[in-house]
Order: sequence, then C-alpha cells, then structure tokens
Amino acid sequence: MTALDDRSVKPSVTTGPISGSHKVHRVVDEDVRVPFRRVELTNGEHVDLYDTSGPYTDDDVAIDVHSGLPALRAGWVAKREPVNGAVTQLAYAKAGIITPEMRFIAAREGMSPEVVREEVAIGRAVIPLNVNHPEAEPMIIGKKFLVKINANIGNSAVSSSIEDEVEKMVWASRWGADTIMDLSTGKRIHETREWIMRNSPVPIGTVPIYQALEKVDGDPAKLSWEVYRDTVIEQAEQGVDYMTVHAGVLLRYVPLTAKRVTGIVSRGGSIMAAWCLAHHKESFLYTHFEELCGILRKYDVTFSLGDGLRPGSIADANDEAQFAELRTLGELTHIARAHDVQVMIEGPGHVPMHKIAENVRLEEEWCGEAPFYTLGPLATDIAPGYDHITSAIGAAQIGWLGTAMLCYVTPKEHLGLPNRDDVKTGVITYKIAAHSADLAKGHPGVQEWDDALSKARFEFRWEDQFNLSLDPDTARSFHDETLPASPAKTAHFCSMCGPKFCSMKITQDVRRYAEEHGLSTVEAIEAGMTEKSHEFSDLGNKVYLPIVD
Ligand code: IRN
Ligand code: FE2
Repeated sequence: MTALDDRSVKPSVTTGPISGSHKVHRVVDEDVRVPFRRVELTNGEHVDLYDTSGPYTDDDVAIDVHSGLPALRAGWVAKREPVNGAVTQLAYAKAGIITPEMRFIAAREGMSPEVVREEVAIGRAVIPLNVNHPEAEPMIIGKKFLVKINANIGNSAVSSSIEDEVEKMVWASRWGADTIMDLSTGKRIHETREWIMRNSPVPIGTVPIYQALEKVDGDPAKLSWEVYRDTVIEQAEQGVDYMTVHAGVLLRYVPLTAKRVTGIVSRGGSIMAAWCLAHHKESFLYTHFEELCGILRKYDVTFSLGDGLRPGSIADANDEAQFAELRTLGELTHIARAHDVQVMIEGPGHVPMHKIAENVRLEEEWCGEAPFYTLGPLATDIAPGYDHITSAIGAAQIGWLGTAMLCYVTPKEHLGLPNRDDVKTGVITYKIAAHSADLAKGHPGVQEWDDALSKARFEFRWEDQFNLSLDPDTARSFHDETLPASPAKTAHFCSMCGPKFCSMKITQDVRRYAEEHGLSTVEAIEAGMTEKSHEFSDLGNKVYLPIVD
C-alpha cells in the first residue's frame, strides 16, 4: 500500500480556474504543451500569463488526489540516455543536448531553447526536476529568466495535518508559487511528502536534515553521515527536486557567530553547528560532499546550498560568519558542477537596503554565478506581523540585482506556522516583488501585463482590471464593498474620489473636449482654462457664490 491508498486521509483541494481566466496550452511539438492562464478582456483582446497552477485550474477538471497528477514527463525521462554516466540537465546541457524540459521552458519563458541550454551548461540557471517527479511542469531558475518565488509549507510537531499541507501546496501554486518547499518536521513526514510529491505541479524542495533529526529523536549529537545519507536517498527516491544542504557551516565558523545579536537563526545551520561542537569534528555534510554529489546526480536532484549562517537581524548582516560560509559554498559549487550536479545558493535573511548589493556581488563572484535564492531579505526588524512586507522590500531589490528566486515570507514569520490565508498573502506579496524586479530588469514582454491593466483602469473596464490583477477575488471584493451594484462595474469613477474628483475621468473629459474642438490636449487644457476663467469673471470673480435655487 502506498501513502495515497490511505483512505483515512481526505485532502480537499481547490480546483477550477482563477476567476476571469481560463487555461490554454501553447503546443510546441507533439511532446510539449505549455500551459498559460488566459485573461479574456471585454474589448476583445486577451493577455496570457505564466501559469504555475497545474491541472487544478483546467476548465473541466477531474482531480483525484488519491491517484496523483498525470506523469507528464514520464515518457521523456524514460527515453534519456546517460551522457558521461549522468542523466542530469547539466550533463545534457554541457553535451550540447536540448532536452524536452528545455524546450518546454523556452516556450514558457519566451526564450530560445539554445539560451536555456547555454545558461544551464554554464551553471547560471538550474532546472530542478528529479527523474522521479514526472508530475512536475518544467521550470527554470536563473537570472536571465523570470524571477521565481518559493513558498514554504509543512507541518510542525505542534500544528497541521496532511490534508492541510496538501491544500496549502495546491493553494500556493494556484496563486503563483514556482516551487514549494515541504519543511515538515512533525509526524508522518514521509507520508505527508508522498502526498505532496504526487500531487504537485511544481518542483518540491526539502531540507533532509530535518527528517534525519527526527530519526534520531531530535538530538543533533546523534546524527551521522549514514542516517543523513539514507534520508537523502529516501527523499530522492520519492522525487524531491531540490535539497537544502547546509554544507558550508564549518566547525571553525561557529565561533564567528558568538558575538552576534541573534546568533544562528537557520534551523539546519544550528543543527549542524550543534553536531560539529558536540563531536568537535568537521561537518559530515562537508567531508562527505562528493559522495552526496554522487547520490544527487543519479536522480538529478539540484543542490540548494543552505545559508546556515545567514544573518537573523539587521545588526548581523554581512558579517564575517555569513561571508565565510558563502566562500565555502562557492568552493562546493565547483565540486558539484564537476559531478554534473546542478547548484543554487541560498542567501539571507535580514539585510538593510544599503547592504543588499554586496550580497549579490560576492555570491556571483565566489559561486560562479550559480542562481541565488534568498529569503527576503527583511529590510528592517521592527514589524513582526508584517514581515511579508519588510521582506518584500528587500526581495524586490535583490531580485532586481540578479537574484533568481525569492523565498517568500508570510505575515506569520517569527510568530507561528502560516495558515492557508497567510500562504496566499505571502505568495501574492512575493509575486509583486518578483514582477517588480522583472520590470526593472527590462525582461522582454513583462510590461505588457502592467500596460494591459493600466489601460483597463483608465478606460474604466473594471472587470478587466479585476481579472488582470494578481488577486482578482480581493480586487473585486474591495470594489464591491462600496459599489456592489453591477452598473458600478462600468461606471467612470470609483468610491475613492467619487464622480466629481476622479482624475482619470477628468483627463478623459479633457481629451474628449480636445477632440470635439479639434485641439491637441495641451491646447485643450488652455482653451478649457480660458473658458473657465471667463465663467469665473462673468460671475463676479467670487470664490464663494451665493446659493441660488
Ligand atoms: C532560502 C534562502 N535562505 C534560506 N532559505 C529557506 O529557508 C530554505 O530554502 C528553507 O526553505 C528555509 C529554512 O532554512 P533553514 O532555517 O533550515 O536554513
Ligand atoms: Fe528572521
């Protein structure tokens, strides 16, 4: 019996299109059909948006979570022939081979397959897809491509169930999460992950040291390379696409954190630091790194080299401990690449805005431009309850500077396990940061979405404005709060300024006046002003006029 046969587990997941849009597929060839979310506009135009939601948002969707999603890539994986003994995207890319995954990604990103191959070959991009996760739709993480976002889910010892976590996975990808990390540390870790893997349309990441720690009853000193290795194999067999490995937390770096305001805040980092100190030995993740490469290579699992010494406060940003670890991650990147294993690098954390750029510069220099994947960073520490915002400020900037994936932070950060609503808030907040970064980078075609929305707004096509927004449901419901009647959805004003003070309406009136009088807009404004000023003097140049009935 597999985990999914367990009928006592009854996940109920959200299905059906996001309001105001429907799924379309761009057919590249007989193998490759790339999904997009199409928003049909009331003026007859449409906008196609990048779509991470998988089959859950198909029109006539019939999802059975007990059987899992269709194995989209099974045929591609089956046809793979090893090159240099490896079946990884990196090995193929280096050998000049364009895989079906690369073709899929090219169509999804609007880039040429050759650019995709090149970026993977030089290690500046990764395609995190385990051969055992055929349900996932191919995606790429790299600075030349759209900035991606990751959503963390997972239960803890005190909170949440398998059902909740499966729905959070579906819910997060519905709103735009490009990858999901299952950080479960509570009960039934293996089963929870099986449910998530088999039903996830996006790549799944994990931190194997968390499960390894569960296996030794939560005592870091009892960890060993063998327990860890077996956990990695167990998870790789299940199909985990990328794994956080805190291999840069070296014994000699631990004292560098002694004077920090917040010490070691990374869970994985603190577990490894505890092990190193307990045994007074170098980290087994570091000493067995090549062996680990051998395991990841077999499944094409991507390394996400963990920032176990990331700063957990503004005071600790960019300190010696953080950059010592980063240097080691650079060393490990080159080892992994030599094994044809894909690598990305995790980054901070808490960093004030003026210290953000240095993080990107050093990561690129030391880690051979491996995709950077950062947690925010939070630009200030003072707003618990709003850390999706403090971190999105840093995330937008670091994304603009070249970070390839942003790990979301929810409003519950530092306070508790996020629920479904927090997951959506985190995802939408990070889509804003990522898209803002894409705009600033001048990524081709990205601005079309903004332009379409702004045109709809200016032309009072309210329905189009709602439907084009990242979160149509919220946009519509906010409008409904004050103007619920359907005529309001075509009215040339909203309740913010009312009919008389709407700047957009006034602009349109000016333009109409110009057209009717055969004037340019500038002339129209002048003519309109003169007309108004005559009116004013005709009435006796009085600002306050007597009321006349
Ligand atoms: C991302 C960048 N830096 C850290 N992260 C994420 O933080 C990482 O991918 C994982 O999802 C989460 C927890 O990591 P620690 O606290 O074990 O380092
Ligand atoms: Fe924090």
